[in-house]
Amino acid sequence: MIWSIRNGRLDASKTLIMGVLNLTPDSFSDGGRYAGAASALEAAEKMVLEGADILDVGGESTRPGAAPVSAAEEIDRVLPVLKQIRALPVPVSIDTTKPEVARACLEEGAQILNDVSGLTDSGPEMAELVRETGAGLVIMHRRGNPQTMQQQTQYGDVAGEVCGELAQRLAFARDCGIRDEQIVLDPGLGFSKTAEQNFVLLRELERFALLGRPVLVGPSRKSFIGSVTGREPAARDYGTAAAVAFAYWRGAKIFRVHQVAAMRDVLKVCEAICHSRESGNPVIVDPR
Ligand code: HH2
Repeated sequence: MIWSIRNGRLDASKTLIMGVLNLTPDSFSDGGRYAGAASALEAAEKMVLEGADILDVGGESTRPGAAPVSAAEEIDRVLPVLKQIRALPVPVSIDTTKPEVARACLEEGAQILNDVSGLTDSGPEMAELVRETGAGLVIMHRRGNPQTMQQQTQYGDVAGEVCGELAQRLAFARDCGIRDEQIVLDPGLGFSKTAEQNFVLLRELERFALLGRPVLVGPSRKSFIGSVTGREPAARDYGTAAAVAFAYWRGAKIFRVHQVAAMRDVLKVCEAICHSRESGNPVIVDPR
C-alpha cells in the first residue's frame, strides 16, 4: 500500500520505522536530551544509520499533564533542527497539533504531518494545509488534550469505539479533500486509554486495518509497558520490543520508536518468521 507524502511516496506494504526526535525539555522518555541543533543532528544521523525510514520531530510534549507551548516557541525549537536534518535521506515528519507550526515545517522541507489530535484541535485549517501541500498525514486517536485525556477513558468496547472515532476523523479528512493515499491511522496508545485498554488495543489491532489504511503504532517506552514491567521509561525497550512484535503480527506497518537499532532487529526477525517457508517435513520427536 502506498503512503503518499509531500513530494514523495513511501511503500507501507513494508514495515517502516519512524524514529522519535523529541526537541522538548519535558518529554517523558527523552526530554531535554538534545539541547542544541548539533546534538539533535547527531541523534538523527544515528537513527538513519540504524535503519529509520522516517524521522518524527516534535517540539511539544504530549504526555498527560504536559504544559502547553506557544506556536512561536514550538517553531523555535523545531525549525533550526529541521533545517539541519532535511538533507538526510529519509522524510521528516512534524509532530504537532498547531497549523502555524505545521505550515512553517512543511515549507522548510517536512513531508509528513503527525497530528496527535487527529485534526480535532485545529479543525479545517490543518486539513486544508494537508490538502494544499500534499503532505502525508498521521491521524491519531485521542480524546481531549494532554490536560484532560486521562479523564476520558470510559469505553464499552475500546477497540470498537476507537476504530469508530478514527473512522469519523478519516471521513472528515476526506470531506476536506485529503486523499486516502495521504493518510495513515494510529490508535493512539497511551492517549486517553488506561494501561489495560492499551493492551486490548494491541490485541485487537487487526480491526484497525479494516479501515483500509496503513496502521501506525507508538508503544515506545510508554507507561502501560512500565505498568507490567515495573521499569522506568529508559529501561522499557524489552517491553517495547514485545509490543512491536505483537503489533507487527496484528498488522501494524509503521512503528514509532525511540530505539531504532533494536526495533529494526525485532522487525527483521518478525518478518523472517512470517515469510519463512516450510522446508521438508517437521521432525516430531517422541520424548518417551
Ligand atoms: N506518542 C507520542 C507522541 N507522538 N504520535 C503518534 N502518531 N503516535 C504516538 O503513539 C505518539 C505520537 C508520545 O511519546 P513521546 O514523543 O516519546 O513523548 P512526549 O509526548 O512526552 O514527547
